Amino acid sequence: MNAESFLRDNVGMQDAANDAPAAEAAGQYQARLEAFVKDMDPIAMQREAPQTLAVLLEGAPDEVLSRRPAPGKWSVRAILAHMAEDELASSWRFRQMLGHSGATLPGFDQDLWARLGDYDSWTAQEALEMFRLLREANLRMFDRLSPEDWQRWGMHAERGRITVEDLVRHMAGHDLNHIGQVRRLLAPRGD
Ligand code: NI
Repeated sequence: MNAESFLRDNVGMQDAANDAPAAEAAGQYQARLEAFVKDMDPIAMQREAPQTLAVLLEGAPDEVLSRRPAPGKWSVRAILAHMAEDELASSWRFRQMLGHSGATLPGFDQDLWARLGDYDSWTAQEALEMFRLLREANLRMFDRLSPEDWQRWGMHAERGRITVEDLVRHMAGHDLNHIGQVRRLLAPRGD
């Protein structure tokens, strides 16, 4: 099944919060992300994501890209900056697991990062480009991993023991979650 159509069919059209609706517990969020990726190739999904976003952004006026759907909620460009910086965190996590299997993987406060990174000052194109290049570096690395490498692991602050493979799947789901959010923010109003 096409990942995008799966997402459209399985995610409510309510305005998503920055990552998970406030009422959604961490376990539910994780389960929802896993459902996005189930039976699909997470590497192929990761490869498609920057291009999918580029197509969505085509022709979108800046005022729409910078509009916050509600106070405290991210604009499209803030979502893209978040995806870029989350890819940065993942880049480090993958390399920690590969170089030091069993390493501790601290979490990060995404709202703090959004504030420190001044996400509203980015252009959507800059953020997408940073996401695309970081993703490209990770995809190159995945091509070179041995079967043993895929099972190297780390101890994630919130999700416990995760392997390289688990994090690849998680990030593919994370992409789709935010792609769905971007799609809703760019949809014509009243649609
Ligand atoms: Ni996120």
